[in-house]
Amino acid sequence: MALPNTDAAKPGLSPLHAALREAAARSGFIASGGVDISLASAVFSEHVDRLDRWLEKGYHGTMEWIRRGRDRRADPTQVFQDAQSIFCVLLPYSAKPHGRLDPNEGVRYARYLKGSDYHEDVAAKLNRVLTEVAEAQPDLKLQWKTCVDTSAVLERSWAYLAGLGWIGKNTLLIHPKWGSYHFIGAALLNHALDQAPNPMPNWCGSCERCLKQCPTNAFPQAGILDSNRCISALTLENRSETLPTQPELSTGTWVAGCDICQEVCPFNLKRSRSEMNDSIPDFHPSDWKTLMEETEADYRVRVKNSALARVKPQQFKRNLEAAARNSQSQVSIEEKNHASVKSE
Ligand code: B12
Ligand code: SF4
Ligand code: SF4
Repeated sequence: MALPNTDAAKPGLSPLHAALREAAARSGFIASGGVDISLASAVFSEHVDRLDRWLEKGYHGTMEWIRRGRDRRADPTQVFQDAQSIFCVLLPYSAKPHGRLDPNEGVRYARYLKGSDYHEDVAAKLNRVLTEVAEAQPDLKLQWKTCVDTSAVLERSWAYLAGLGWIGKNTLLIHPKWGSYHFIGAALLNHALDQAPNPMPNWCGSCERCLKQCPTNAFPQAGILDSNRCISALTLENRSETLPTQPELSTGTWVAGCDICQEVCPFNLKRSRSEMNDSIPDFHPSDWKTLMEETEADYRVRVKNSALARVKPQQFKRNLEAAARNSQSQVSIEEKNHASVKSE
């Protein structure tokens, strides 16, 4: 099938839009583009309806902050009063698995948790792009607010309307060439870009791999995720003392996040194969012995500059204990410690 070439220079862009895209490409963003809020309002209302239906069903699980920010998500000018357009960027992260695939050996983390905190990294890079363009065109008096999972903005909706990918059945934004292992950054701008929505067609076709292979059956329908059942939400967002005990909601050996609905996606295979042996270190320890011996203070130091910092020590311990129980070896925590001490 012939996929769209999003790298091609787009004709007919306004000078500001073209300058932003060029600066973003120079900064290492794999795709970028913007859309005017007023020109998108009709199609965006469909996205807000979807958000409302999602909230009504309670699919936000324990994330009450999504409900509280509903009106801001529905209207970006409530986040940045002068917002006229939204400029979005994609920054890839390593496609190599993070942690141990063999449950006897240790735990798994989501890939996006490798390295320092992406909220800050992506925002800093995006701020540099905007500063560069603002300094080159001072008459514009460009002002902006950057959002990387930090404000009540429907980032996937805006990146989709800006033409950076389609929203897959796993609910992730998929770029035809780069797949879904990437972060989205968005900047609300006080200038129009003269750009109407430019959404990409959905290339999922008849594939249903993500829906069928989600271990906890977290997709009640294609493109709708029930966070009450999602391992990512259970390990990262759910703050309760214990994780659900039903076997069908087992978090397996995932201690922070889950990548299964991305691992099975054909659009991620190319990068996964080519980056399988990349030299990017794991960042977080994954072997049982190190993790079982880690103190609360050690944990705080290790996660200090990582996006994992939002997972509190008690929450991580809870996830780790569940992972140990779930590990196929069926070896108890003490036996694991004992065995590793003996093998030293
Ligand atoms: C809350 C949240 C979660 C929750 C809920 C996820 C969910 N699917 O809603 C949990 C904790 C489960 C989660 C998990 C993950 N997340 Co998260 N999460 C967010 C957050 C903060 C808000 C998402 C949200 O508003 N959800 C509410 C629902 C209703 O919105 P939605 O799924 O985005 O769907 C909207 C649109 O996509 C659109 N839409 C969807 N389908 C269709 C179809 C049609 C026809 C139309 C018109 C519209 C439409 O309408 C919806 C409502 O507007 C965003 C950051 C942000 N501020 O946007 C990051 C974000 C979505 N997460 C991200 C990541 C990386 C992840 C994980 C991969 C992390 C991991 N490995 O564990 C997993 C992926 C799980 C999955 N399959 O989604 C990235 C996604 C990047 C990408 N390529 O899409 C984001 C954008 C953060 C970032 N800045 O990079 N996440
Ligand atoms: S992140 Fe894991 S648990 Fe959540 S929907 Fe995807 S496969 Fe299912
Ligand atoms: S696994 Fe298949 S259905 Fe799911 S997002 Fe990828 S292409 Fe779409």
